[in-house]
Amino acid sequence: MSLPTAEEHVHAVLATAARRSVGEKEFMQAVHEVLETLTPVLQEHPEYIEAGILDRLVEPERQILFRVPWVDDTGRVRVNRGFRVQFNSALGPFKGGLRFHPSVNLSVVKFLGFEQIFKNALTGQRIGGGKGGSDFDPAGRSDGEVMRFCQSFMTELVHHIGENMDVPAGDIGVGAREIGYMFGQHRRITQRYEAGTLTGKGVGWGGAEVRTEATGFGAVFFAEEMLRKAGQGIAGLKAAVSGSGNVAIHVIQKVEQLGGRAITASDSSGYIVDEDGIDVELLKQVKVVERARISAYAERRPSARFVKDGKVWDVPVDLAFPCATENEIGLADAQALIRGGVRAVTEGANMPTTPEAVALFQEASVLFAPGKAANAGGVATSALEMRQNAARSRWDFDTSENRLHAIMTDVHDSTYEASERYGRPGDYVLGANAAAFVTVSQAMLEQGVI
Ligand code: NDP
Ligand code: 2IT
Repeated sequence: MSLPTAEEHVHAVLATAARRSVGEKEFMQAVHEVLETLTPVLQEHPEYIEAGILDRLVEPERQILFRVPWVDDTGRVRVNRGFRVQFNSALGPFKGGLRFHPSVNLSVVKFLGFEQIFKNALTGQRIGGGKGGSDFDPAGRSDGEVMRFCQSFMTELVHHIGENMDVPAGDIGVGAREIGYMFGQHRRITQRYEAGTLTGKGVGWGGAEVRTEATGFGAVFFAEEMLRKAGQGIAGLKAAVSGSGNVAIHVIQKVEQLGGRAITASDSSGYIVDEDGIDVELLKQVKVVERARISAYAERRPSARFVKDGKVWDVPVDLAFPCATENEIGLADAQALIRGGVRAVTEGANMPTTPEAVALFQEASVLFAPGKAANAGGVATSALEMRQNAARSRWDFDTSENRLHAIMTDVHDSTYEASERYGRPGDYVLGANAAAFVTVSQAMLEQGVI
């Protein structure tokens, strides 16, 4: 039997995935983005074609959809939909966050789960890829409502997770508060303290130091390595950051620690510009402690202004860190950033840049770091949390940050090396996809057809 060529194979797998995923546009976007870079890898490894690796990779091992009923503060019954997509466990237990946001649907969870397979492989830790969440909207909900929702969500999820099976963590709308409520319910139902079942726990009861900071800090470490390779540094440079959640806040903090100046942040109501550099403590007070809108920052800081409904990419900067959500940098935003003199774009969020915008950055020789490499520090530190839980040990902050730094340097180097090996040095999109794909494929090949 003769094998199809690498191009024919990629086309055929894309066609099958599209037929099975009607209306799943985010998922298909993520699949295209990865598969379209893999032709040179498949040419070198015809055994992956023969073993149907790609055909299996685009189909989740298991998908769980469930009803999440809960009672709001007025006594009314509400119903949300819950999801957990267990995408690929060739490298270890399924691992990936939970997202609570009204835009969550199967396509969004599948795109995130698919990306997670490759991201987790790049960390060098032994974790598979998965993702979950709900279309629950925590905005404006009381702590009691959030708790009852989380308890109901966990009442179903408990059947599908475990330290050797599937280990969820946070994502948009899921932070320490929600992980705490879900862990509590898990402990109550199982009557066991299985710390390694969830990551992102409070540091006082099994959480890892630096997990909160890890995604943002890690993205800046990646940017630093990428700039270093190009003979530059972060000190003295201006950065635009979007979002004002977990990832954005810690990107801002680390940029400033390294001598750069982060001058923007945003939420779904608009953005702030602070030419003096964002005061990260004030930002945390507004967004984390008070859970207020971003305009409250500008009201308290004379050097800042609030721009309603705008996008941070109109502000001229050297560095851009999209840290809010998918497809937040389109073609026009990329053009504005290039006009403003941007040198490097580092994705803190998952898939924040559209394919057209990525192509434009690469044509304009702007350094571009894809999320699956640049934001891998969060899940890598989750894996360190699992390790500490299994050993019943606890590392201090500096040790944990040093481990994160070393992992991000390795992610950068292995990504860069793969970009060189497949003929496009500095193309981190190709490098990340190729390096991760080979790691996962090899494990799948050796474990047989399952
Ligand atoms: P948070 O919930 O802490 O913050 C999300 C931020 O993005 C908020 O400022 C929010 O504004 C904004 N945002 C979210 N959705 C939208 C939207 N549809 N339109 C406009 N603004 C939006 O989430 P994280 O910081 O944890 O996550 C941000 C990104 O980073 C996501 O893409 C996530 O998948 C990714 N990521 C997160 C990791 C983690 O460890 N937490 C790890 C790796 C990647 P508002 O409050 O107004 O909604
Ligand atoms: O997108 C991501 O990598 C995350 N939301 C973190 C997942 C995790 O398991 O820590």
